[in-house]
Amino acid sequence: MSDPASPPRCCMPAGGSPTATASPTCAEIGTPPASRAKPSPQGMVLLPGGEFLMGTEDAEGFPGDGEGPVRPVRLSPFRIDACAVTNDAFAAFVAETGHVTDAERFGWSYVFAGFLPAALRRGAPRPERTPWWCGAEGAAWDRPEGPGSTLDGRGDHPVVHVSWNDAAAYARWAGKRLPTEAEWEYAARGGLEQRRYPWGDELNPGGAFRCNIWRGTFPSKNTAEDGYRGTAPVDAFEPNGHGLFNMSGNVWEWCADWWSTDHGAARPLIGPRGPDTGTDKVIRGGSHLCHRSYCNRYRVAARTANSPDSSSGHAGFRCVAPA
Ligand SMILES: [Ca+2]
Repeated sequence: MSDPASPPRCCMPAGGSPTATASPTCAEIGTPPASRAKPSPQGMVLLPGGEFLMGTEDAEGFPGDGEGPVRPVRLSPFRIDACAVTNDAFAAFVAETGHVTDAERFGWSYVFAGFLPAALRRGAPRPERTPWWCGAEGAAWDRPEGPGSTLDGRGDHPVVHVSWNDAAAYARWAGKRLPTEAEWEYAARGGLEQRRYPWGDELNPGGAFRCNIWRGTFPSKNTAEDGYRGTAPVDAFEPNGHGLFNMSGNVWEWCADWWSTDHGAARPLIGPRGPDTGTDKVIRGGSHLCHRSYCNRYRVAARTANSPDSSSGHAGFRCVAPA
C-alpha cells in the first residue's frame, strides 16, 4: 500500500450504520433561528461578516495547535452551506464529471477499525500512534467501510473519504469554493463571542445532546447516547445561531488554508487566508470520533490539519460563495 496520506493526527472514523433514516434535506429546513443570518436558496446562509474574535486561550484548548492568541479578524459578507456536502450531492457531482477521488486512485482510505468487518480488519495496516484506524483497501466515498459496504440510508449523511483535492474539485463544479479558516470559525461561532461551542460553553446544556461526537470511553466503548455511532444526517441536531448545522462534530471539514500555527504580525487580520504555501491543509470542527479524553477538538476554536490527498471516514466539507 502506498502512503499518500499522513497518519491521522486525531481520532479517526468511518460511516457506521446509524439508525436514523430520512430527515428533511438542508434546502427544506425552515428559517434559521433568529440571528443576523438570512436563509437563501440552495441551502446556503448569507452571513454579514464584520469583525469577530478568532481563536481561543481556553484552558481546555491545545496551545500547540495554534488555537491562540485570540485576535480580531474582519471578514466581508459571504454565503455558506447550511450543512456539509451530502453523499447524494457528491454522487451527482461524480455522475456529471466522472471525478475519481484520491482514495479511489490510491485504492484505499482510513476507516475506523470498529466499523470494519473482521475479515477486512485483519491484516489492515494501522498507524502506530493511532491504531484505531485501518488503512482499508477499497474504501472510498461510495464504499465507506470497504468493498461490500454501501451508502444505503446515508444519502443525507456527509460525504467522507474525500480529500482536500476532491473537496476543492466539487466546490469548483458547484460554482463555490472552500471556506477560509477564518470564514469557517466565524460561521461556526454562530454570532456568539468567545464561547467554547457553537451554542455556548456547556457541552450538553440542560442534558441535551447538541452534536455527534464519541460518547463513552474512547476508543473501546461508544454508547452512542447522542443517537449516532457513525455519521449522522447533515441536518441532525439544532443549528447554531446562524442556522448552520453540525459545525461541531459529525465530520471534520476541509478549509482552503494551508496549515500554520503562527498567526503573527505578518498575517493580515482582514480576510486572512493562511500561508501562501504549505504541506497540510486546515480541517476544522471535529468528528463523531472525537472524545474529550483524547481529541477534544469539537470545540469551535480547535483545529488540526492533514495533507491535501489524505482521506478518511470522518472528514468531509462544506462550501462558501460570494454574498
Ligand atoms: Ca455519537
